Amino acid sequence: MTRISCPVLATKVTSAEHAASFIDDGDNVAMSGFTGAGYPKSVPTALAHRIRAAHDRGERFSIGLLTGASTGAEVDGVLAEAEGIHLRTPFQSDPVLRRQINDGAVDYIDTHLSHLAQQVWFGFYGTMNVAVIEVAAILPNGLLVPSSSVGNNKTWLDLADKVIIEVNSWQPRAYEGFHDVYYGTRRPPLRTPVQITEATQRIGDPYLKVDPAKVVAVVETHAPDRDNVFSPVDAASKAMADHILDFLRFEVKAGRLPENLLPLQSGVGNVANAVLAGLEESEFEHLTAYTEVIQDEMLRLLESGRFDAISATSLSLTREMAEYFNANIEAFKGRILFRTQEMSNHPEIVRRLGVIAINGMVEADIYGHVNSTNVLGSQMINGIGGSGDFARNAYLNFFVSPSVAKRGAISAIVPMASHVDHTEHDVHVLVTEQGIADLRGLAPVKRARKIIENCAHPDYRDRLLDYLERAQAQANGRLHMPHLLDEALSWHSAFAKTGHM
Ligand code: 0RQ
Repeated sequence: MTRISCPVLATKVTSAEHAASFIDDGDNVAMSGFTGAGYPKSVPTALAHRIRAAHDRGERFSIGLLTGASTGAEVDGVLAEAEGIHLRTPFQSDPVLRRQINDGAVDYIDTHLSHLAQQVWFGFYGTMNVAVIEVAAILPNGLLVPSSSVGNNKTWLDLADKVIIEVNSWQPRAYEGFHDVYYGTRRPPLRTPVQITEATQRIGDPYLKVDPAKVVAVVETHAPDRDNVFSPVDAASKAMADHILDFLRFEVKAGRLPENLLPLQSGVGNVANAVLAGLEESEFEHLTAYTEVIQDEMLRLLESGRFDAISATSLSLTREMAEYFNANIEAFKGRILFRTQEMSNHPEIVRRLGVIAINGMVEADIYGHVNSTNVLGSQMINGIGGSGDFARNAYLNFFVSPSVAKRGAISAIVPMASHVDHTEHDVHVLVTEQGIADLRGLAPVKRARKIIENCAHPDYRDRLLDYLERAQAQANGRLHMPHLLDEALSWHSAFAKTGHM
């Protein structure tokens, strides 16, 4: 049965190649897609062909690419391989694009995921020339049923001059009713409070709206979302998950958290997935999540009844789990709500609900500054994503990492972070497989001792302590956060020169 029931939009059905011909060199192209879900599957490949053909003719052709978050090989991968991206925001995780960013060939603006939509509304990014948005269906009245992510789609559809819609029949038609698209956001000074007081409270519409006059093409596809692969839970991840669960138990006993905790946010990556797996074995019940992505383990926790409800903006599943979800989607209706990323990551709501945020990190320094993005201060991995949206406004936040990387050559605890995404003012609890450092209510030097003693790997612990003590001994008049300026980044420069910190 056709997914395109609107007679006006049905007349716009065309090929991906024809749709891509509406995109020109220099355009800002705003696409759907968040953590490998709900991105367009065919127009970007056709666009990549168009870009290569232009390059073969000796012509310039590249676009500015804005999305929700990461996409898949069929967007970032093909466009990067065609050398067709000159600007990318707000998040990516593609190996080819990452290399181009780190080679200085692509401008990358690493942005808090809740910020981008409003910054585009404010005019910080200029005109949005074209939007390319995947949906699950088009209703007779032209309303759009979103697919496996909402991301920034509302803003892209509202602001783009031209709109291309991909209707993907791999996505279940039964997605209708899973989304909450808030149309109440105004620009300051006209902004009003966002009245969400429970994780899955509805405040918006189940559909995306588009002005049919702007739609230049509708393309039909049948293609799966990205297969997100997780490593099996290893001993280090299990140890970190156990530390966090014990900590949460202690907080409940101390009366600082209710028995069913507070809404959880869990970042992408293996450790986050392992913590969720640990919850399945725990005594916690009636949990909720106010998060951005739903990974395999979170879906399992919803199915087993441990979680009552989840608010997010996207799925991020293995292929196996995605197929299971698609086949059983009706069973999840009413317990999952997909919001725009402005709302799923909204500071006002994160603060009001009292979210418990758990995110990965690259490194932390002895005073608790956290680097989530740049190896050696300058080599981008993925981006800050939603980690800042949640951590800064959370009731309680955790940053997690194995205590060493690259088989021990790198310590995740360093004298001074080589790049800072989350400052000492924002970070509550650091976790490695070695232990947990509760930094709340501690001044810098006390934090340093705790981080070194509890979280650093034994191979690096004495050297960190020695650094701290020498910094304290030398820095007369500079004892609030003592540093040895000639040495603070020497561990990083040693790694760059010798391959070992
Ligand atoms: O690289 O695969 O080449 O060995 O970084 O590290 O330990 O597998 O951890 O998958 O949890 O990712 C911070 C990147 C951690 C992630 C980060 C190397 C390490 C490995 C990955 P290899 P692990 P994870 C909501 C929240 C920002 C976005 C975010 C991230 C690779 O959590 O992108 O939080 N966070 N979003 O070897 C050099 C170090 C290193 C290091 C690790 N100190 N130096 N390399 N690595 N530490 C979701 C969204 O926002 C969408």
